[in-house]
Amino acid sequence: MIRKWWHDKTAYQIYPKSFCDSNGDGVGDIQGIISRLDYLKSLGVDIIWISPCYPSPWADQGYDISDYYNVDPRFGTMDDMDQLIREARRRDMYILMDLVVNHCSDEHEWFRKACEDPDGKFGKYFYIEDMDPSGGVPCNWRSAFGGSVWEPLPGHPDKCYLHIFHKKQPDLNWENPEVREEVYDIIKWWMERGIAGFRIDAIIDIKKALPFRDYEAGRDDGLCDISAMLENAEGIGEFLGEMRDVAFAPYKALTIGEVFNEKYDELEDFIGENGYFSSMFDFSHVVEGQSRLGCYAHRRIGVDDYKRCVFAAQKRIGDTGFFSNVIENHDRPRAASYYLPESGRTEAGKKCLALAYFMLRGLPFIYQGQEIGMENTVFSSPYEFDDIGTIGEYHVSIDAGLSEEEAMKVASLYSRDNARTPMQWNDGHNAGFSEADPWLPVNPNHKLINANEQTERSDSVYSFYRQLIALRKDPEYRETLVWGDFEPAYEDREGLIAYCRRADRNLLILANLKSEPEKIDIGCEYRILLDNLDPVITHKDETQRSIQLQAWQGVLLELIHPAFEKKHKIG
Ligand code: TEU
Repeated sequence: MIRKWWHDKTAYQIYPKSFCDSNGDGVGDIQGIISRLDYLKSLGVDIIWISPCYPSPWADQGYDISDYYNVDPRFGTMDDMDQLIREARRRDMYILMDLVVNHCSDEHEWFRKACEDPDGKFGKYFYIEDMDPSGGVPCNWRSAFGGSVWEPLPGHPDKCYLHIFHKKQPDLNWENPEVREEVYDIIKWWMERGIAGFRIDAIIDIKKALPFRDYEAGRDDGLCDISAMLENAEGIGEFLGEMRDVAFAPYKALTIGEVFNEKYDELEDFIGENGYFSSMFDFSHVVEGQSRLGCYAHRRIGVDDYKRCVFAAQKRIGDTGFFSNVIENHDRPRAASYYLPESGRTEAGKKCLALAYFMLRGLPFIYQGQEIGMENTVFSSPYEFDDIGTIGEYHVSIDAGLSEEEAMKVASLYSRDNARTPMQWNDGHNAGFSEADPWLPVNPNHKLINANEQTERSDSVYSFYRQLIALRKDPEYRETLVWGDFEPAYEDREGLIAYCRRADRNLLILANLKSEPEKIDIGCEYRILLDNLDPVITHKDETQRSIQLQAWQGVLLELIHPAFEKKHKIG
């Protein structure tokens, strides 16, 4: 595989509304991000993906864009953005913008003009269809946030438009070459400003299975999950290949696709040598356990499911490309709260989980606050939810017959708001995020969990992330940890995530993610490079050939037996 400049880097996702508020209005902003670049640099971050900060009515927190060529005044100005790009570059850091082009906002001028004249140029930018006289819509697809994907077109009660997400997020019609040109112009315009590339939102949804038709209903509402349609959509490659050739390739853009539901044999097309994108997230564990009935019917997955999913993904990708590895983002609960049982929701548990995913082959992403061990927040009533997705899921649970208490429990566990509470900078007023009341309340646990405290302590979660990043970049181990083969080890042991990374070194990652100890026969001598329970360990040699892992202990070992063969099978 051809090596790329970004392979040995570490990426970090910023959710701008909740990162750092510089002007005291309760909402994070670009100057706030600039003020924390040194914090990120010191952690070891190279690439920063910023969730949407374009002008937006914020129906879906910025994933509904009303102007692609500006930033929202609540985040700052284009001068601030240019300054951010410059300041990042000065620190050898790279900015990725979020490219949200499956849909725009219903307040975008394209949609306004489409409503004025549905048969004109801009009407063709969207999927606008006639309703039949009885109000029937073209098909029974369900939108991601609940209800039909079809909504009456404002001002035209006989017509409707398609929205896979919220009704304020009308889908752009990618079949129209003029729409695609608009998208490419946006990409070029931002690349010209000096960003390194994009994270690409909901991109699999751009290709619809046409003509519109019904699929088997999945719930009592008579509607089908959108994935039923996506399974039948063919030919997305024509759009994505064109976008790569026309817009990304000339700028050598770094592109990370948010890809769900790709077909199994399409991986190479997506992120192989001449793939549509540089990389895409491995979401195998995100979709695991999900039910089309709604969150209430999801199976909460544990460490062993997580292992099975990511190991399968690692084997599937092999040397074909480079996945982007995540355990958190703005659409997910906090990983510590989701994957770790109560007993493991400690600093040891969080570090152990960090080790388990961070050394997988691929580009590691950290979501803001993950590096200090932030957890889910507490909701006491449905009125406290801000996210449209969570509110929708709460009602789905109620409609399915759950009590209010049960529905609250489900919504609280999965709520996207969990990841969106303000970054916890210190133990003071509003966790140091803002002088004003934040747009979403801070997690009460900021007294204990905050960046100030974390950065001061050498045995903190933050310090452990720092070590992980540094080790992956260490010239001694980089070859192996970045490009080395991935090989599962001790696969049948429960609660243990273990794998080898092999190239010029033989490294073994052992993450004992459970409350019981685990004894492991290594079969050769080793030295400990990293230990989550003992932060001061540096290259400690062990002469034993086995290791007794404590509960929630994670270690990274270098196997040093002179006779050790590269292909020696561990476990
Ligand atoms: O998410 C899109 C998306 O595909 C997920 O909601 C996905 O359907 C689900 O997690 C599968 O389990 C992106 C953004 O990340 C999200 O914040 C936006 O709400 C959405 O697109 C619409 O822009």
